[in-house]
Amino acid sequence: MSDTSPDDEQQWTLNDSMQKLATCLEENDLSVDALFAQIDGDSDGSINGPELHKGLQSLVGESLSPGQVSSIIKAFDINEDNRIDVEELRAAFAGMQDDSEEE
Ligand SMILES: [Ca+2]
Ligand SMILES: [Ca+2]
Repeated sequence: MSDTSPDDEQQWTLNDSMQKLATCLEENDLSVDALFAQIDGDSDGSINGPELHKGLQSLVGESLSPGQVSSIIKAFDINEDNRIDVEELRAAFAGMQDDSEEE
């Protein structure tokens, strides 16, 4: 399997990965904080590109390209320091839950 073709990148959507992460939270009964702690490999309170890449790979089994990783960071990153802190991760999930409320 060659999953490094440019086609993959076009079909990938940010929403997709968000959904997978959200599902992973539910299935493992994890809080956003616990998820953050798992992804933040060096526990410095922020998630950088390599940590996100590794985290997504181990949590949802998805291996993203550097471009995909940086689109996720850009989408979550509120204060534009190119890292995701726990507040930003919470905000991302809170926004997503609002969006998909269908009751
Ligand atoms: Ca870190
Ligand atoms: Ca940030």
